Amino acid sequence: MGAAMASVLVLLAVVLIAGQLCDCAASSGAGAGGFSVEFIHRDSARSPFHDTALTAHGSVLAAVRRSTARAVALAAGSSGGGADDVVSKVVSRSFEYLMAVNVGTPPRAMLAIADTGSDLVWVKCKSGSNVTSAAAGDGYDPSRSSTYGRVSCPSDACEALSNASCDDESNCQYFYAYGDGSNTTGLLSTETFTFDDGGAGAGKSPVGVASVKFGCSATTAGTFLADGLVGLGGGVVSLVTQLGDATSLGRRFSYCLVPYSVNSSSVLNFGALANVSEPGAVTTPLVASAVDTYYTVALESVKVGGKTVATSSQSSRIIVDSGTTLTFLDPALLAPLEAELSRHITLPRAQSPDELLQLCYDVRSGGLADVTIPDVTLEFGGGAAVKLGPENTFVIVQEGKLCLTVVATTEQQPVSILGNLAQQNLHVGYDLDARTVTFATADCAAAYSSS
Ligand SMILES: *[C@@H]1O[C@H](CO)[C@@H](O)[C@H](O)[C@H]1NC(C)=O
Ligand SMILES: *[C@@H]1O[C@H](CO)[C@@H](O)[C@H](O)[C@H]1NC(C)=O
Ligand SMILES: *[C@@H]1O[C@H](CO)[C@@H](O)[C@H](O)[C@H]1NC(C)=O
Ligand SMILES: *[C@@H]1O[C@H](CO)[C@@H](O)[C@H](O)[C@H]1NC(C)=O
Ligand SMILES: CC(=O)N[C@H]1CO[C@H](CO)[C@@H](O)[C@@H]1O
Repeated sequence: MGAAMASVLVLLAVVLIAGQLCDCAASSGAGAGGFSVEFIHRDSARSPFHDTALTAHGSVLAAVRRSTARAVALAAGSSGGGADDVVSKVVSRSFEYLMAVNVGTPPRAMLAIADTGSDLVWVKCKSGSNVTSAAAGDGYDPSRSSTYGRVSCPSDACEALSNASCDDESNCQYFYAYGDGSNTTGLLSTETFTFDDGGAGAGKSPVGVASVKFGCSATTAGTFLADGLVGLGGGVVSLVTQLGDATSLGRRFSYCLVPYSVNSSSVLNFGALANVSEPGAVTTPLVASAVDTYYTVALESVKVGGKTVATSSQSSRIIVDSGTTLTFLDPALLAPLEAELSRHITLPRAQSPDELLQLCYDVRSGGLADVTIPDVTLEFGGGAAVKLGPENTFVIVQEGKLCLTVVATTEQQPVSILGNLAQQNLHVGYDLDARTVTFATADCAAAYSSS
């Protein structure tokens, strides 16, 4: 027994040492239990893009305006095209969340947009610059990283990008465009990415993943705020798919979005931590779609209180997305939803600021707490009923003005989307191996413990 105990201790010591060595070294087996990173809303106090002049209401209104501006941008720039073209241009998305990534060896800390509606991972690369120590704190320079490599061309990874080609030196040169007209170009490369593991119950040591295929961007045009972008979509080059291929974490992630009004961070989980297993969790299958990037599910009916107010004649497809603020529904579902809500809500009607939203009330006399707003239940394919409370469906966009955060799809924005306001205080898990999306009610402010 003594010998057995001793060997267990030796084994433990070896595991512990190996664990520490793993901190910075690329380790494809790291974090078998998963890891969590902070999921930072661009307007939150934790974001460098936080506008201190904006009130909480003001930042919601700004996010609503961004949604609408995107739709207008596309309408102006749309050149038509096939069905794929429509789906690939989800227009209302406006890159609402950020995450920290550490790129290269030694790791360079960068803040990236975290985007569930695109696949490519890319960061702004300094090129041809011989940085001196004075400027060394500034940006990622592949020539100063010992783990940088290029993706050869032709190759499957290069071909997975719809707009990429081989240059004279057999490098994969990409052009990657977003629904709002923003775009970036560069060379498809490989690098070690290290993630700071900070979630509650998480291992707390950084998780390194070697040979992540990413875009080393030489040009960016448009509205990117951050140092880069992490694509969390369902396509082959997304971080989610790559983590599934390179580690034992599986192709899955989850997030838990804290309400705008709460000053704490949301969490983005990978691996086993992305298993949504809270009581009452409901699961709906992903449905096949022309573009594998988007997490598309079937919306079958809409209820107010317990009463079904609308049923999709054919299941209507809806994309679950974190980068879209509002929820967009087919007018055939939205009209009866609005009608039933307005039968229950006995407040004076109000005009939406700049006609951005459709159903608004005057709540000058009291707060949201004094108003009775019925729950809205969305029933997805497979019988997954997701209950949305008043804080998911209504928001105060201006002092005394409460508006419905669900709007109609339009010719310019024909795609139904479950947006991030509707997902607040839900733990939402995406699993590409099981091909499901799972929802559970949660207190998201308790899910991330920064320390
Ligand atoms: C960077 O500096 C090294 C040595 O100082 C030099 O050999 C190299 O050509 C420089 N690279 C560029 C892109 O200027
Ligand atoms: C890239 O984006 C910029 C800014 O939105 C735009 O002017 C330019 O035409 C785009 N490039 C391409 C090739 O679409
Ligand atoms: C939010 O919380 C952080 C610390 O957790 C604090 O420094 C900051 O002042 C808070 N901001 C607001 C607007 O309350
Ligand atoms: C998810 O968690 C549940 C409950 O804890 C467990 O039964 C299940 O096996 C887990 N699934 C995966 C894929 O880890
Ligand atoms: C690098 C690359 O292949 N760019 C192409 C992307 O697609 C546009 C329009 O289809 C072409 O004009 C570019 O040459």
